[in-house]
Amino acid sequence: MKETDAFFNELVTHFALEGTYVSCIRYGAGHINDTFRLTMRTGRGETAYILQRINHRLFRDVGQLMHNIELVTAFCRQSVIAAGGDPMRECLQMIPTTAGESYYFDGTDYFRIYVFIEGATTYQAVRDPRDFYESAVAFGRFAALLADFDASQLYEVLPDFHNTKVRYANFLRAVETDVCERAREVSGEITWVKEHKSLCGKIVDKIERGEIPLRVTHNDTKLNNVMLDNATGRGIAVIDLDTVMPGSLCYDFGDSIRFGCNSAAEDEPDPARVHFRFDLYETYLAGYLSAVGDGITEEEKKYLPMGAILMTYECGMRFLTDYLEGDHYFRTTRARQNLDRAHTQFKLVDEMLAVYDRMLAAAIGQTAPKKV
Ligand code: ADP
Ligand code: GN1
Ligand code: MG
Repeated sequence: MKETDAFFNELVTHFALEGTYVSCIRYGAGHINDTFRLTMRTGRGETAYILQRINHRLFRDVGQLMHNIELVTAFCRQSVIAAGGDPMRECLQMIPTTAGESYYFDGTDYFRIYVFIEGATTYQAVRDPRDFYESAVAFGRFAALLADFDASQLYEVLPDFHNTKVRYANFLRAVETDVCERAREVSGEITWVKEHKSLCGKIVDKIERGEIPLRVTHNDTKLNNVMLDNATGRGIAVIDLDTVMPGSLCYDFGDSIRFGCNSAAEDEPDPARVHFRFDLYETYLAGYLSAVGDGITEEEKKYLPMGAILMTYECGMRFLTDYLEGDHYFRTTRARQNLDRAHTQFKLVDEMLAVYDRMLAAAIGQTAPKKV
């Protein structure tokens, strides 16, 4: 992959940017796109941007993906302005190409540039429960905002993204094909996934029966996809809008729990360090319910804990599938990283299932809400 100054220097000339190129360095910890912090210099000083090479092995139709992001960012911008906020910090702001497009194709790869949101941080783990509470408020507000967004305007860029039954079928195919001959080594993990197969339909079937509504949702609500203001601690911007598509609130809630309520890192190699933090689950629940508004149905509330279990089961299954297929989907920086990621998810599922009744009681308001 081309990552030289000469390459980036030429690349940025295709965007409507002010100033001269200074540097472009790898940034963040996303698993999907290649993200860089780009610095440009003008007479007024240096300005930072986020430059991304879009993963087009995954997003096959970048035009459709960017169409979605243009619409969603424009919609967010309007609502931030209406609320008297700062649209440059409170939503993703795209820099168009010199041809007025939202992305640039250089013949091989697709690139986009966003304004860099300054004075805010994305966290890779919960350090302070208050941060987690604020992330919940930000994602809850984002869900409430999207309630007014017309779903028919969006392309479903990754069909069946959170269809756990389809994910399970993909997993079985990877086990059978076993292209890397790794299935024998992980036979215990494969058995565990199969033993929990009955989880797969828990939410998908309810959506199909119309008992849980399909909404426009974020679909990738992990902690490092929300920016917290360094001065106030408030969640100011929800980012990584690639997967905004039809989905369920239970999934969005659940994915935040999957990532944030882990006592260790997502790829922790020592399973003994991985535990489900029930206290943080309560914290997130309180923040999310305070912000998501009255739109959430009683049935959705009842399925929030199952959303957490399912997102964790599904993600573990996806990590194991990727390990079996040779680590082509999620970015890895070391051998067996996807396997470690799968192990953390399976451990969390076991621990969540053990306290499921308490999770449910908290979600439907049978225990006092957590004070933060
Ligand atoms: P991926 O899809 O690979 O997860 P993201 O869009 O989430 O990529 O970006 C990766 C990281 O880059 C984020 O977690 C965040 O730290 C940082 N980032 C992304 N967009 C911005 C932005 N506009 N301003 C500041 N940081 C950003
Ligand atoms: C990916 O893009 P990122 O790193 O925020 C993945 C999510 C997974 C997550 C696991 C488009 O999220 O679905 O839950 O990794 N995104 C996509 O950490 O597949
Ligand atoms: Mg991300």
